Amino acid sequence: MNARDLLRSVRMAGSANGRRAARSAWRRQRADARDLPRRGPERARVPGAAVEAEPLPGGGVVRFTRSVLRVRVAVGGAVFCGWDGAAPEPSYALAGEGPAGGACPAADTRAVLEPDKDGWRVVSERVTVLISRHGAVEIRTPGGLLLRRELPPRWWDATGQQEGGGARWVQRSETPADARVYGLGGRAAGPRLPAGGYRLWNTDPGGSFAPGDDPLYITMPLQLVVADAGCHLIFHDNTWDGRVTLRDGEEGAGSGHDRPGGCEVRMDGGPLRYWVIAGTPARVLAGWTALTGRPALPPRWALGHHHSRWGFGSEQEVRRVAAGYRERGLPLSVLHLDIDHFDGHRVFTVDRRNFPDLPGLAAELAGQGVRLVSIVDPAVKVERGLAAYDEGSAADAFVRDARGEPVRGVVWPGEAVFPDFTDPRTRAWWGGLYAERLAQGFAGVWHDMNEPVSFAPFGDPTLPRSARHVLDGRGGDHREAHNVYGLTMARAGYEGLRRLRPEQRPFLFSRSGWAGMQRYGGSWSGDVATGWEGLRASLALVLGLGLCGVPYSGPDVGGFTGTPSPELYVRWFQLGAYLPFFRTHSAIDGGRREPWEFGAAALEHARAALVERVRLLPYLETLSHIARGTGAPYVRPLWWKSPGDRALRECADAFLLGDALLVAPVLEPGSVTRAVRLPRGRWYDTLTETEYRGRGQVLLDAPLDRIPVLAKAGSILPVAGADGAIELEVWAPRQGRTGSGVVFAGDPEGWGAPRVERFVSRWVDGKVVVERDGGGEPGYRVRVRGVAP
Ligand code: NBV
Repeated sequence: MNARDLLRSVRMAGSANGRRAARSAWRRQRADARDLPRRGPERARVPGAAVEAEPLPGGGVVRFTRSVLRVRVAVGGAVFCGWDGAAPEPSYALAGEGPAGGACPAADTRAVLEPDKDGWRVVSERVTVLISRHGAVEIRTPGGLLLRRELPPRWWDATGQQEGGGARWVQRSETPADARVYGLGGRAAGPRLPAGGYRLWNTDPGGSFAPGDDPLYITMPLQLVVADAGCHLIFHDNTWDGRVTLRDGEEGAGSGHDRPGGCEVRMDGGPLRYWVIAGTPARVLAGWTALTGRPALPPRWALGHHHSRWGFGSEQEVRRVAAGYRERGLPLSVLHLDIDHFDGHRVFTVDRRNFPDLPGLAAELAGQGVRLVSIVDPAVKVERGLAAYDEGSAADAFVRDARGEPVRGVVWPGEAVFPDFTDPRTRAWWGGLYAERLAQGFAGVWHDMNEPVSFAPFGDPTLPRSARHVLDGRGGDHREAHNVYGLTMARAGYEGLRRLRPEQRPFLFSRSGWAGMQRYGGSWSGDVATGWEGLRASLALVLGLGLCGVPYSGPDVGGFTGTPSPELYVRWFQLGAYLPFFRTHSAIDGGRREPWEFGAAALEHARAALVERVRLLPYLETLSHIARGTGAPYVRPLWWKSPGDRALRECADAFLLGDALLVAPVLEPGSVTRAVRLPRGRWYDTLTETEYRGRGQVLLDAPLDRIPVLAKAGSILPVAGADGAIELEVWAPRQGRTGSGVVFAGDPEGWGAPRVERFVSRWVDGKVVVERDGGGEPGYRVRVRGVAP
């Protein structure tokens, strides 16, 4: 038992749920010992020497003595490589409707497998793939620069009769010495992932997490690699438990030769197949979200400020908080109700004593422009008479063990069963249950505990690995289904909401998920520990998830646990105001998070951040449409447009918000200045309008009432004027240059196509003039900034 397990078991020992959890953990261990295929003798295997090759549409197949490799370039430029007969489908990551999951895009028939000097090659528009006679695969730019080299894989095949999963495998690869890696889902250590091991197994760290904790709720076998030679993404489409180990390269190591960066992917089972997408960061994200689905577009109200707490406890308290915002003139868009509003923690029920009239409360709040969002946990209490339990049992919706018995775990309501969201029938049934939430007046949903969590004083706090899943008709066990539990639950919720309320875009965000989760909604950082480290980790998570295709996320502002100092609260609030999902939230035993709880000065600083958030809403809405259309996240690392700038690759303390703004939050206690590294171009301090020249570092004032925000020269962004109408904020281009910007004004909640307007700016007779792209008056109020008086 490790220290964390010990702590958990001591914490749980005293309570009835703790005792149930202990029993359930024993059951889990017994079931796995009984039902998991035993790992018998295994034989190691490598591909061996190439025997023959066959061209096929988009690439071809190379047969080796002990394996076979298929390479296929898809329309759009993504390259698929599959070993041992692995095909792109079935896949939970891919978008579209395919057999048992998404569909693979058509082959780009211009790409063909052809002989090369030491093997074969497939030349495509974006990359050249070179396959050696021993099964190494190189991905090069069209100009011939090496992006990555995959060494021949190695398998461990069972020699006896065994069910499920097939072989374990490992694949090592090399990247240029200067390459930096991002992604792998939500990692507190990011955004640039330091050398080390990263497990691929969605996990609730329990209690709260800090930068050292890994893995967390969302893991994805996806790496975005940035190097001088170019950027690329590699995605191992495999949902099994595994481990990615990164090793940093070294330039001029030893005798002056570079030592390449290294990566090892080791999986416990499942197919060895991967996708590579190369190009600029923007093209990579566009390619990735073309493959796995464009991000869901949040309703406009979801871009405002959200306030939440585990433990509001009653309708009166919810009213009191809403009134607190209103009376102080603080803008508020959404309030969230956590598990304490359920009846005895049972999902899809209401504690009628403390929340006697939720529809009435929702209507009252709606009159004040405030929406209600409800938490939804997957676990259903084992209790006859409880609709979700009775219906789910009758529909055979719950996960069963190998002997056909429903798997019982323990969560908030006590003993509980778990819907098998990998079963399409279960998804359809579960999606229908959201009718109850809509009837209660909720406007959106918040999925929690869907790693999934089953409390356990020791071992893995989730379902037994031997638990059976439908896996969309293929059948398998929890080893394969675990990482897509949250993803498939999100699908069930999203599709349910679409059916129930077809005229409105669903609002859904989920703690756990996997590649492709952006199709259904966003995420948040989970239980981030209150502290300066937690503040830094929350930015790392948002940036990292954005690079994995999940652009809408944000942290618990103020941290989940304990009580932040007024300074930490203000700094978190100031950061949160520039992140897509802006929500204050805390644990039931944590302190309060309302802006007025931290003293008069903090209240005014929070107010300023809220006011700026409201002013930026038209810009955030534009960014939400850009994310939807292209996969580009709202929040981007500083290297987004300059991936060749090595210093920027290391930068973890600032970010770009769209093309126009650079935000430099204060992440250290006691700091009232900020050293900011600027990408190339000219940048204006948005407060003083002082112009700075990138690349390079500048030192800016960051007193407690604000964080530095810079605007790119030549940018045009839509903001809300004092009367709420859209204005164009125009940052002067450099003399003699032009500027541009775009405004997406969309349907606030429905599916109508947005209106897209483009603007250009240029200098005419010593003045900056703005017009519509193609000519004509802008049609909006214009404020030119950054021109010396
Ligand atoms: O539902 C209670 C909490 C919730 O407030 C939090 O945001 C989630 O991340 N939930 C976790 C379960 C309890 C965690 C200790």
